[in-house]
This record gives sequence, C-alpha cells and structure tokens, in this order.
Amino acid sequence: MSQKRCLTIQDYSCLGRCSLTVALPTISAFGVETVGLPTAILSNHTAGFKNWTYVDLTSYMLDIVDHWKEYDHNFDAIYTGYLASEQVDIVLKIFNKLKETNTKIIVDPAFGDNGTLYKAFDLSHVEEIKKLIKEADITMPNLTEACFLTGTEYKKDYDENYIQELIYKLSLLGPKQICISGISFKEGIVGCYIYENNKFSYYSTPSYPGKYHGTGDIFASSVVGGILSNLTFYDACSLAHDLVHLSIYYSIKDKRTDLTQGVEFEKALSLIPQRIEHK
Ligand code: PXL
Repeated sequence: MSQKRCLTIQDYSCLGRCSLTVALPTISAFGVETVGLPTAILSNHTAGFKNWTYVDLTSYMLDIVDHWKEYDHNFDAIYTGYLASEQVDIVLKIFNKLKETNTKIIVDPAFGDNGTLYKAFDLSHVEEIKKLIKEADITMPNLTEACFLTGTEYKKDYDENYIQELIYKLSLLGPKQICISGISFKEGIVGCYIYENNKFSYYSTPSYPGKYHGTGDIFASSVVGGILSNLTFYDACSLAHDLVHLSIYYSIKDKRTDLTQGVEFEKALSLIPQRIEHK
C-alpha cells in the first residue's frame, strides 16, 4: 500500500504541547506523511499561561496552498484543529481546492473545554466551526464542544441518553462518524463514545485524577492516523483513548502535571506501531 498523506491545518504553539506540535509527531508515528499548514505561531497555548505572543498567518494560508496546486500532491485526509474565526472561510476554500473523491475531511472543533470556550473565542466562533462540521466525514468534539455545537445545556452528570441525543444532533449537522472523548458515567472511569452506521459503542478505561491540556489534540491526531492506517473507526478511537491515557500516566509518573506543560505523549507514541500493521 502506498504511503498515505495528511494535511493538518492548525496553529503552531511553540511551548505547551498542543495543536501542530502534537499532530505532526503523532500522525507521523502511524507512518503517514503529515503536512502541517500553520494558521498562526503562538509563543505558547492559551490555557494555564497568563499571556502569549501571536503571529497571525491568515493572509498566507491560501498562497501556500495555491503553490502546492502546481505540483501533483493529493491528500488522503484534511484534518482541522484550533482555528481563528476568520480562518474558517479560508479553510472551506482549501477543502474546495484540495479535496479529491477519496479525501476524508476530519474536523476537531477545538474551541472549548470544561463547559466554557477557550479565551480567544466567543459564540460567533461556534457558528463558524459549524460550517466546517457540515463538510466533515468525521468529527470528535469533547463534551463542551458537542454541547455548544448543538445548543445543548452542558451537564457534569449525565447518562447514555444525554450523550446519544448529543451525537444524534451532531449527526444532523453532517458527519457520519462521530466520537465524543472524555465521557464518564461512573467515577474513576473515562472513555470515548463512538457512533457510526446508526450504532453506538463506548470504550473506557480507569481514569487519572486531574486536568491535562492538549489531550484533545492527541486524541484527534491519533484518530486521524488510525483511520489512515485502515483501522476501523472504533479501533482508531480506542487506540486514541489509550494513547491519551498512557501520556497522562507518564506525566503523573514524572510529576509534570501543570496545565501549561501538556502531557508526555512522546513516551506513549510507541503504542502506535504495536497496534497497526503496515501493509
Ligand atoms: O489544545 C487546543 C489549543 C490549540 N491551540 C491553542 C490553544 C489551545 C487550547 O487552549 O490555546 C493556541
């Protein structure tokens, strides 16, 4: 099988292990060529740090892509992560320019957590991201993002009906494969709730206490790598969950659990070749 190629469009936050600094090594660990289109360069991510510096690359994004069109480079997947609102229409144009019949569009909404939006966003951003979700084959929001996208009240205590209803509403926006990560029905257990072909499944493990940053990006990147390695959606999501779980394990072991640090996903990447087969 020839090597797969993925384009991922998100920011490059130098410090703190998230977005491109996570996506490039994680998807590459699947043996997939990974092309990063940076949307901005930040000194660090916006969670846990007091402040950040920012170089906006919005006006360069289309130039870069137009340049590629001069060459014969096709993408098996286009995966979007954290974006600024004004970049959504540009990303839609990029889908138009680069999407071929077999290109999977994978959208991680990446705009909030713990019931609130990230500092850089307001509600209008949610409406912008909905435009991308409409084009997506696959989406993997966390609970907060799923609630904002579907206009559902965010709850900390919920049951399977609540999650299935959320997923049903998300499916009405367009995607056929949906996974909500970080779902817990029982203290001490966390998992991802998976939907495809009108079927729900839940994959879970014991959870670690505390909050960790960048895990959504590790999860989404690993799902992308898994899909491009011909894993089933369920297997891609369960591997992604295990990768996050192991990354947190190493962070706790090394006592590096501050929000600003992200998690030690580098040590966990060796899980990937154990779970995929190169054809
Ligand atoms: O992990 C999502 C993310 C990506 N990029 C930036 C962020 C965040 C979350 O806070 O601030 C810049």
